[in-house]
Amino acid sequence: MESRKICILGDFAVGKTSLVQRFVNNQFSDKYLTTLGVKVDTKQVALDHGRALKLAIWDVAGTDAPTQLFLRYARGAAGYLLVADRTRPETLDACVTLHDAVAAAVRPLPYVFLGNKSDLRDQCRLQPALARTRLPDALDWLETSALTGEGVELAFRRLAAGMLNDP
Ligand code: G3D
Ligand code: MG
Repeated sequence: MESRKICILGDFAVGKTSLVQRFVNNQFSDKYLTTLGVKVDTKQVALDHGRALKLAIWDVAGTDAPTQLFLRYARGAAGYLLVADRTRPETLDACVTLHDAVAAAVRPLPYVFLGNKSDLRDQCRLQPALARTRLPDALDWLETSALTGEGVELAFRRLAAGMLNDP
C-alpha cells in the first residue's frame, strides 16, 4: 500500500494532539500531557474506487512558530492539516504564518483547514468564511471537534484524496 507522511500544524492548544488521537484511536482524553517532542501515529484510510493510503501522522510539539526544527519536520511531508481554535480567532494568524513557511521551505503542499472546538458553539468566534478568505488554496475548510468527532474522519480523508491527486 502507498504511504504518505503528513503533519498536523497549528498554534499551541488548538487541539492537534486531540484530533490525531480521535482519528487514530477514536477517543478523546483530557488527561494526556501536552506533547513533548514529536509523536508519529500511522493509520490506513480507505478511499473511493478501492484505493487506500497509509498515513504516517507527525504531531510536532511547538509548531506554532516556523522554527528550524519545524522546517525539518515539514520536509518529507506530502501534505498537512492546518488547525485553528474557533474560540480564539487569533489562532488563524498562526495558520497563515505556518502555511507561508511550508510553502517557502518545501513547496505549496496540499492541506486541509480545520476550525476546531466547534462543539463550543457559544464561544465560536472564528467563522469558516474568514479562513476561506485568508487561506484560499486549501483543499477544504472544515468545522471539527476532537471532542465529539465532528469532521475529523472527513478531514483526514479529504487530505488523503488530495495528496493522491497531487503530482
Ligand atoms: P495541541 O496539541 O494543539 O497543543 P491539545 O492541543 O490536543 O493538547 O488540546 C488542548 C486543549 O484543548 C486540551 O484541553 C484539549 O482537551 C482541548 N481540546 C482539544 N480539542 C478540543 C475540541 O474539539 N473541543 C473541546 N471542547 N476541547 C478540545 P486542556 O484542558 O487539557 O488544556
Ligand atoms: Mg499537542
